[in-house]
Amino acid sequence: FLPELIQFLCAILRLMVQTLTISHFISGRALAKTPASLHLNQTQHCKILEGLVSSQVQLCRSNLELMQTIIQAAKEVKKTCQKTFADMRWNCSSIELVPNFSPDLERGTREAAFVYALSAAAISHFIARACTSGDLRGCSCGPIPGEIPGPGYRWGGCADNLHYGLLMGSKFSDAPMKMKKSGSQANKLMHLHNSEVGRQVIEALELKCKCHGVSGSCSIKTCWRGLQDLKDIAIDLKTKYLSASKVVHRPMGTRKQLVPKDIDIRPVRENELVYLQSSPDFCAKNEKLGSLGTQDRHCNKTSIGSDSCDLMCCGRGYNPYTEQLIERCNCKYHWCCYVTCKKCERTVERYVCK
Ligand SMILES: *[C@@H]1O[C@H](CO)[C@@H](O)[C@H](O)[C@H]1NC(C)=O
Ligand SMILES: *[C@@H]1O[C@H](CO)[C@@H](O)[C@H](O)[C@H]1NC(C)=O
Ligand SMILES: CC(=O)N[C@H]1CO[C@H](CO)[C@@H](O)[C@@H]1O
Repeated sequence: FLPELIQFLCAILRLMVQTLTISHFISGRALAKTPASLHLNQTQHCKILEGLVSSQVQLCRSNLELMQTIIQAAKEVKKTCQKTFADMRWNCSSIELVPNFSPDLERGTREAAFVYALSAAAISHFIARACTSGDLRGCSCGPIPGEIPGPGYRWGGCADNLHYGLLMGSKFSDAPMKMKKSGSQANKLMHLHNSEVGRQVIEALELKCKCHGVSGSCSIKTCWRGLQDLKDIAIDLKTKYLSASKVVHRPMGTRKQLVPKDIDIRPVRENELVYLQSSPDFCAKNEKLGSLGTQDRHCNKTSIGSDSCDLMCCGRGYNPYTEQLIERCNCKYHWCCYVTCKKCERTVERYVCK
């Protein structure tokens, strides 16, 4: 996850605890104050937060309320990234170590590009959704679409507040990269670009509808524009990850910009992920490069994709082992109304990379 952002969040959480402890001393009351009461005093909290530049203090003041939402987004990024890459040699396990970054995410690699894009997408996504569910004071449902609804439905429901999500999300996600002191210029440009790509992907809203009328007859149907699930967004971004462009930081016109390394006639496209450093093949363990290797990883003998034993095990071969599965079987329907099943054992062969 974004290193600076996480550090910023940790600092705020630490501060909340500290302040609770202080107020405990002052008031002599138990520490068990609800965090909600802290929100009232956010101005003071942000002021004494150590090591923040002024823009961050401002951000903290106006956004402390969003913290809970952002922390949820961070958790979801972790889960979603690992699920999306479960069938790949690089399986996003290094995200567990954040805020300590392993080299696969710290260097400007393709993997870092994906994680930044997904993080930015998730933060905006969660904020937009939090507006809809009424968790945030600063926003509510998105506007009703301007165009005439299609046949058979009318606009209604509560649209996800994409606009607010993008606005506040980019403020949060991009703030560390816009600071002078953090990291190299090339890395900052890369992260900013990929974060923007991530947010662009969530802009593709889908039509979501609800039926009304007698016992679900759907005589009245209301629809609204809603965000896709984060897992679908992650799949989209994985496709972009697979076709990401390698870029270099070099003068273009009056400023230094990121330009594609091999085809340097065109600027970077707005919808492609970019990276600065090539990744290892992740076959062998190499801590310096942040590769865990694929030894002992599961592989699929019949698959022809990235989880096939050939690809996953990098040609080293694999070891079979057997697993007993217990399943429901021979199910019978009884009048009326229940089902009974037997338990059957089945042996399946599984494979792990040598
Ligand atoms: C990801 O790969 C590493 C290294 O092979 C392995 O230790 C870890 O269990 C894997 N994680 C998941 C969620 O499969
Ligand atoms: C292995 O891959 C095949 C083909 O893609 C798929 O049908 C099957 O479910 C996979 N098996 C496991 C255990 O994931
Ligand atoms: C609005 C509010 O609760 N303000 C309180 C913030 O904390 C100071 C002491 O730290 C109180 O005096 C304020 O009443």
